[in-house]
Amino acid sequence: MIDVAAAIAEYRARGFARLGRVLSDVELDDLRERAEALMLGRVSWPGLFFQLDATTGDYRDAPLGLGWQGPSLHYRKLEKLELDDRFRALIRQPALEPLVRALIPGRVRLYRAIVFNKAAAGGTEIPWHQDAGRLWGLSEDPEVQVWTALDDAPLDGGCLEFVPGSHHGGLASPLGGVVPEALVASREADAKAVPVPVKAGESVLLHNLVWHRSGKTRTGQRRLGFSACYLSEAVRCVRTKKAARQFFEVY
Ligand SMILES: O=C(O)CCC(=O)C(=O)O
Repeated sequence: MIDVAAAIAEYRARGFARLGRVLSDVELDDLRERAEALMLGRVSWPGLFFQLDATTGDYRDAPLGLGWQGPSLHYRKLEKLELDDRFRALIRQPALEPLVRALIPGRVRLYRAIVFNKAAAGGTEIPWHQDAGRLWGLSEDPEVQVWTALDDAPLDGGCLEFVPGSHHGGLASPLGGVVPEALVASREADAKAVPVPVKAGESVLLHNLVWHRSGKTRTGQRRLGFSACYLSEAVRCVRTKKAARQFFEVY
């Protein structure tokens, strides 16, 4: 059981909070098996998004817009996982529901559901960033994300790292996303980094504005993480280049 009040207090103060273990061994096995089956093309859903990892070790070199490129365990991202029954169940995981409902009153929608994969060979580093801003195409910045480890994410194995309290400073740039290098240096982000190693099945609550990053896995073990971003139904898609998105209804 998650201590909802304690988790929310810590999330408000620091921008992130450990939630403890939310998945059973059986659920974990089913999710890992499904992530592999999706990458290998054994299970497929129209509309699922795939991005292969960079071969250079630099995430900026990861190819964009190509989709599924054939069977490979080197996809960096799988997105739109609300299309998959097992991941849909994780989005609606009963252990997380009281927490999500406490943060978002009324109907809850999903902005995105993603698996981030760091393959056993290392994967790529994700630099300091925020998950909000103009890039997200929303009428308001979202604030609630839950990241769940599907494999162990130890200190040298691709765990998340945070700059505590950085969400209080708002957006680092109106566009959002990667924090500009000058700001990373002036705020001494690297010196303030707090790593949050977790075991498979544990979740972490994140404020979308908290600066976070993750390194490569250097353990020789793969690291799969699943992130769901929840929205209030009041938040609208304001993108103009394509039709406005209709968000998946969580509860
Ligand atoms: O899973 C990771 O390594 C990074 C996750 C992340 O940066 C995010 O959810 O925005």
